[in-house]
Amino acid sequence: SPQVTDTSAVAEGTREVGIVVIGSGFAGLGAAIRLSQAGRTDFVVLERGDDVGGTWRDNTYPGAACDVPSQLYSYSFAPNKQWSRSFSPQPEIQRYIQSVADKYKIRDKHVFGCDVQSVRWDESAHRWKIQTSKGDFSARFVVSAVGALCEPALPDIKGIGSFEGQIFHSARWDHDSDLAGKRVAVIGTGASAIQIVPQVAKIASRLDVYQRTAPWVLPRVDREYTAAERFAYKNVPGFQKLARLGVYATRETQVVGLAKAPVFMKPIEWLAKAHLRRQISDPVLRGKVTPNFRIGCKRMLISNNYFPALSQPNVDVVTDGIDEVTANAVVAKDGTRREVDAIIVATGFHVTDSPTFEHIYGRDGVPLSETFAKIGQQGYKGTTVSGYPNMFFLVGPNTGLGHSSMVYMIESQINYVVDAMRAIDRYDIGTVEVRRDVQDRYNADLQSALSSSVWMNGGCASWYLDEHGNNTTLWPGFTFQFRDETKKFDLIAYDTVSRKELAA
Ligand code: N01
Repeated sequence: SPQVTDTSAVAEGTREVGIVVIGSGFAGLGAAIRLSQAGRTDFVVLERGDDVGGTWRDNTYPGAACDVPSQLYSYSFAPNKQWSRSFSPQPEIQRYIQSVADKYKIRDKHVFGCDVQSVRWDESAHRWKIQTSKGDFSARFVVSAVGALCEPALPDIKGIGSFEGQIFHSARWDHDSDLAGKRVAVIGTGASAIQIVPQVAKIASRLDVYQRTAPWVLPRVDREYTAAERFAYKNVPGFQKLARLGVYATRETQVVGLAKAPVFMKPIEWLAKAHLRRQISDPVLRGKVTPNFRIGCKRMLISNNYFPALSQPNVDVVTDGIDEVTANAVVAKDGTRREVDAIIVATGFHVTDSPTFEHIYGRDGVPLSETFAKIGQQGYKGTTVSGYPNMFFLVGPNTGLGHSSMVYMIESQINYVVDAMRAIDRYDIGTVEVRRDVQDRYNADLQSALSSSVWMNGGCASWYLDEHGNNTTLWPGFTFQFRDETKKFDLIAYDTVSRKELAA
């Protein structure tokens, strides 16, 4: 069981800790390691799965791989010198995450199979009460690291519950199901679907791809590293750092087109159009899969085998929309009924409306979902939210990226949290809560910066936007600006009460 300190009087069975970290994907695991490196032992990581890895543990569909270059996809404190290719497949990333957990001997700080049911601020005790499937915890601080892409979104399609064949979400792949020789439908054409489709197309007798919006697809410049490169990454001092810097800089230039002046996305659009022309010769199919919005407005996808798969004789792209699903068929809006044995639901995740928000109750007992419903998913530096004292969010509001590695953003946020803990200790702070006026100003600035971005002006609807039409998911600047903002915990932005005052 995890190491637990601070055993002052608590309700029987409640485990009292300094910090509860929720989730052990890249964010939670990284936070745990960095807290431990900072000399803290008074924390525990609650993880609902049975292993570390988060989204990389859960997304095991055939073809799952990263669309961010490998060199950017590791912690800076634990560079992976073993990547086999320029874009890594899921098993390799998951192995890397597991190896980091082992190297830093952090697994024994975890409670696995621990489903967090509610997180409530107790104003009288100035602590968070955390109810879980493995008992109750009480913590001075909570670091919520549940991730933005963790709760599968299922489509609200008439009759889908009555389907009698195999049906599963892309993030919950059913490895017992054998799709060979079957008639299969894939719903969705996002990042997950375009990796799944080529794999299923190889084995299915028929594959219907239900496309609501055609995505932009760019070439995937992916290759295996040569023996010389592998040697250099492993043995030549500075080689990997330099490679990492080069990839990082190249990616950052995209920010200009994405966030500042969408007109600069045009050349990338030409590249994607050329890719489409090269890969699909049938003008009817090409017309069907040509996007109708500015590239970058939704996540830009990369693939070399998606369009060829769509061109296969056993594959059909259906653009008429889905009217209903019956016991054994998908019926399109034009009335066409296509019988299928299996449906793969690749419809994404609850991002701005995550059910996890419903279980976090802040200072006034208000669920985070209610707070976000009122003001939108807003926070301060993506990490703290007014009304939720002593709580830190990793991959919180406006920390997502359309162009580079989330690991960089996560590490920036972890810097902020670790420095916050330092400041809290130094000044003997009991509670810390971001000031509402500071948060409001911060968000007004964010929305103003986002107003000229392709995500707001590109003519598409995407999961980046919330129900109010605000972009509450993406960071609008260069990532090094975010790194700079989160370097130091800025106490001045917070209302604080000292431990002495709380005890009085
Ligand atoms: O999900 P998505 P995803 N009826 O939300 C369609 C990361 N990721 O799992 O565009 C019919 O992007 C929806 O249509 P539309 C990455 O950040 C990374 O693919 O809304 N269709 C869309 O086509 C990514 O952005 C990697 O009109 C419906 C699709 O389903 C994020 O995860 C790999 C529908 C959903 O696309 C999510 O990607 C995979 C409905 N009712 C994921 N509802 C890599 O690194 C939704 N759709 C490679």
